[in-house]
Amino acid sequence: MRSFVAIGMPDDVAETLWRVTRGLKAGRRVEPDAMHLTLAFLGDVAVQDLEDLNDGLEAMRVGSFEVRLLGLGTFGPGPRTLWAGVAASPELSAVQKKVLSVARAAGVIVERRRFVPHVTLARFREGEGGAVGDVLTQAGAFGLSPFRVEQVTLYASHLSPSGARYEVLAEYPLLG
Ligand code: 3AM
Repeated sequence: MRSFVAIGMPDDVAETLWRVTRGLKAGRRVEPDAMHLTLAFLGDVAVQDLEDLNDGLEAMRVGSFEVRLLGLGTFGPGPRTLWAGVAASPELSAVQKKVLSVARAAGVIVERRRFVPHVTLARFREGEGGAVGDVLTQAGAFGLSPFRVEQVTLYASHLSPSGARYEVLAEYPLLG
């Protein structure tokens, strides 16, 4: 099952993020209930590994913490995605490392990529990315009040021609 571990966005934060891309003239906006901050993309995980992963995430002892969304940026040539950035946070880095080690212990091969925490707001096909310019004029000024992260979520990602659909497989409260 194609899966990933992420922090879902609280409803009010997602609604605010949704308004950021209101004026986009091209590309696909990420719907508020699909918005997330990916901690680890796991790829296709075997069912047996998924059970071990679930056990490991349940056993994780991490407390809740605050994150603050700050700034806007893009990935890829074109660009391909527009995202909201995240203020540097030792707690966030720690939970990301913890999730990676749980995943590896469960037998999941996780790519070594630099962790650039972000919440994707829109995706662009080739030739569409120029539309991002209008939104990026607000980039410097963009920042939200911090919110408390009370849980992390294991998602399945179902791919289809119209884009990915995310399904919540399990939620893990951060109780410390
Ligand atoms: O967190 P976002 O939504 O930006 O782009 C995919 C999405 O990122 C990313 O994992 C998130 C949940 O699907 N993703 C997809 N394939 C990936 C890969 N091979 C990947 N990340 C790393 N490696």
